[in-house]
Amino acid sequence: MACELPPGVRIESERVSISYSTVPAKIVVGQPFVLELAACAKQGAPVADGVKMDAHMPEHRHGMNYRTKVVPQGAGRFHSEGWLFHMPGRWEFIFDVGAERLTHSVRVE
Ligand SMILES: [Cu+2]
Repeated sequence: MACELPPGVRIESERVSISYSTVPAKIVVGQPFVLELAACAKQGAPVADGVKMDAHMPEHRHGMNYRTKVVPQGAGRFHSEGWLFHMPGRWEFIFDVGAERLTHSVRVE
C-alpha cells in the first residue's frame, strides 16, 4: 500500500520519507508555532511510533529554550507544539523517526 504524504517540506532518508509543515507557515522569531509531521517507511512498513523532534542553531551551538510536546495521531502522523525560535538566523530541525535521523535547515528573520 502506498503511503501518502500531505503537502509540506519533504525530506528523504534511506528508509523513511517525511513531510512537515508549520502553523503558521512562516516562522517568526519569538512567536510560538505548531509543527505537523507525517512519516512513511519506504518499504511500506509502518513507521516506528518512536518519533522525537528538536531544533537547534548549529552556528551558535544551542537549542531551543523549550521542549516540544509530540502527540501521535496514528497512521504515521504527529502533531507537535511548543516550538519557538528565539533568535534570528539558521535553525536546523532534527527529526528522529525510529533509528533514522532527518534534518532540515530554515532561515528565520
Ligand atoms: Cu542562536
